[in-house]
Amino acid sequence: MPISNHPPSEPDMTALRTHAHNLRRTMMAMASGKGEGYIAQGLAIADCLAAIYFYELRHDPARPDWSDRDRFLLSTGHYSIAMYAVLAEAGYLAKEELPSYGLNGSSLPMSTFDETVGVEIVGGSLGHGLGQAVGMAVGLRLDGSSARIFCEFSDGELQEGSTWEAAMGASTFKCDNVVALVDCNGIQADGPVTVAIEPVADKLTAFGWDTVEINGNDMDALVAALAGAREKNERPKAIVMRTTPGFGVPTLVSRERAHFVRVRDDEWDFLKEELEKEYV
Ligand SMILES: Cc1ncc(C[n+]2csc(CCOP(=O)(O)OP(=O)(O)O)c2C)c(N)n1
Ligand SMILES: [Mg+2]
Repeated sequence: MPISNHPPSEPDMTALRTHAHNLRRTMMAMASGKGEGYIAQGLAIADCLAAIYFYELRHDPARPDWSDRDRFLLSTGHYSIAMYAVLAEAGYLAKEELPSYGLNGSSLPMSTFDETVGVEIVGGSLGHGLGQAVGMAVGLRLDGSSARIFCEFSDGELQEGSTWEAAMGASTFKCDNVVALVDCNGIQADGPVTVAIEPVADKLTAFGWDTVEINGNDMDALVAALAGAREKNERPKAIVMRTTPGFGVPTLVSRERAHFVRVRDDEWDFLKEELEKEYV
């Protein structure tokens, strides 16, 4: 069934929460199959992806190349586990393909590649998502398209100059068709983000963006922020999301190092039970 929420209907909050939970379940199955993965980031971004794909994005899984589709760009290619989970939930990918995640020859590589159906850009080399989003936004507007570009990127990428150049470009070119989804999860590879990126929201505002800051694991806040980002006022929009790595699985939340998680085979069942207990 095509998923096209435009003009957006009243959000079905129960359905959105169910989708987010389904994404977490799917990701746990994928990560446990491999025994490891970027599961903490995936669990943290699940609410955002559910809100995007099942509420805000104008898209149609039956026509992945539809020229007027809204684009969702995942800049953090290493969050691929979350991308594949939502593409399967929305009907772009067959669920049977998911266990091949990260295997040699799989169409679902550990870092996203634009040959996978529904994946718009190549991930992996961080700091390039927002620049591509701005380029697409300008190009689509020149083509007369009403498509909008939703670009996820991370706090780690806020340490890269290319992200700030793109942020300036978006306001210079009056890209109110760009919505940045900034995943501030507080970590980058080996530990906390080290460069002084804060205050992120104030900085983006100073760069000419309309900015809100929310708890990125609060579905009500996500839906409200996305609705607020529809304003056509020539200013790009940013939603600064504070997310909790491992959200939904307390043992993973409590892990000191969450960037890349390896779990013993016999521990996965316990973690999966935790996920089900947390979901009410
Ligand atoms: C340009 C570039 N530099 C370094 C890396 C290696 N790298 C992969 S993930 C990562 C962490 C970046 O921080 P963030 O995106 O916030 O990731 P998180 O730890 O929150 O998943 C790094 C440095 C990369 N992929 N690209
Ligand atoms: Mg981070």
